[in-house]
Amino acid sequence: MLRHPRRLLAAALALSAGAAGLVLAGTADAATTLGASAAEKGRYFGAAIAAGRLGDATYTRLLTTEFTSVTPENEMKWDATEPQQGRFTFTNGDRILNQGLSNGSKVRGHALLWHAQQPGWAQSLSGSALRTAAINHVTQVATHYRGKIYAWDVVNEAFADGGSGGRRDSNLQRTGNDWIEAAFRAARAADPGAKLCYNDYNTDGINAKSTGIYTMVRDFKARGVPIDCVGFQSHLGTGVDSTYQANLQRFADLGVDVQITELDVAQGANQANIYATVTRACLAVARCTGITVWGIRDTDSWRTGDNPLLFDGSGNRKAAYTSVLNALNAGGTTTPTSSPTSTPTSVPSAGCSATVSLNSWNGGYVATVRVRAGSSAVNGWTVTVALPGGSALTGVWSATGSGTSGTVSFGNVAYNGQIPAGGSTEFGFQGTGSGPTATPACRAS
Ligand code: 9MR
Repeated sequence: MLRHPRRLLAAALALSAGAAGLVLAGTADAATTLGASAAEKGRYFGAAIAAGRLGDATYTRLLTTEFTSVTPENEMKWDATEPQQGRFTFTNGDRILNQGLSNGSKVRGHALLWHAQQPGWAQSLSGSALRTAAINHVTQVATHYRGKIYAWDVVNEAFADGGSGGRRDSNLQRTGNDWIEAAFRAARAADPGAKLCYNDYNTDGINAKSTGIYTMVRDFKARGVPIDCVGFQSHLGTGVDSTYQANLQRFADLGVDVQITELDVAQGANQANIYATVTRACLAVARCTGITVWGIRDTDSWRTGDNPLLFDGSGNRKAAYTSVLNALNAGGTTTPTSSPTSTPTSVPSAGCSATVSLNSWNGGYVATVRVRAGSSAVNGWTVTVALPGGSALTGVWSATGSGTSGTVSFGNVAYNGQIPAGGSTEFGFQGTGSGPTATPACRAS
């Protein structure tokens, strides 16, 4: 039951990186896993995973060796997390979270509000009772996972298919057109460190639906509604729209990150090529921060019979896998920049280096810092950041902080002090005023 148009690949995409960004040369020693190769390009490579499959040894081997981000396929949805109104169950969501964090991966939260997979009690609500319940849901779930989630799909699939470019009818939409911005504001208040995304399908090119979303994002940015990223699900058939990359770029140009969030491609003669085309498009857009495939093996996929993933049912690498890895390893890409104030990645030598990317709004900011080991492994690190005058630190995650204004220092916590040679980890902090603009200093202990 695919809901996207199947178009043949009309022409190869022009892959010149039009956006500003550092052009990196290819490396002589090509990385041998998806995650490591994407990391060399400053991006993550993730998979949607299911708690029920974590006992499968082949599955977890592939998960922990190949992927650097996880998305719960169903475990953080409304029906899973709030089966009865006001009673929250996070057991399976936490299993996915802990699986990801213990592997040093990012965790994408999916999804706070959606017209589908609502618990029965929510389906039967309407009007202000539903609005209040929905915003409470966003607040409670985002608060539970506060500081742990890299990016939340705050709202999923709220736009209609077809040519209208308008909203999908749903019980949530009938509470008022402002339900989406209310959800984003509640999510920001509950977890200021998470990137907040809008996520949808059939947006894999410039079309009426993606333009409707583009118009909403532009309006949100103009009015200061907190939105940081747009997810392009990319459930693809036997072709990919020739405007795929241009579409990502036009969203990035609005000042949001873009992410490929649910990639899978029908098995067929074009499968490997389409995977490579999508991968290259992400690498060519500086603000495309990562790619997630919607499952690991073909037998794990929601698209029964389509064999749309990178590993076959036995866990063997398919041609599509090789094609993605080769595309990731190919030289020449733009370094992702999460905001115009991001500092370029420095070439690591021995010791460590750190880069910061900012999400800023009027009066505050959230900073995400990536700490990279150089040519030797790091066993403990300290990062020093100069805050501008008037800026005060209000929170830190995945690090210990010292000082709240002027020059502040951050040290590793127990689980992220050891970084293998060439590897990296992340921590973050938030504050009032303006965020730091200078490159932080990093010292390995
Ligand atoms: O892969 C998910 C499948 O296990 C569920 O049964 C289904 C229920 O709607 O949702 C699937 O995931 C969807 C995702 O949450 C949102 N985008 C479309 C995905 C595929 O249907």
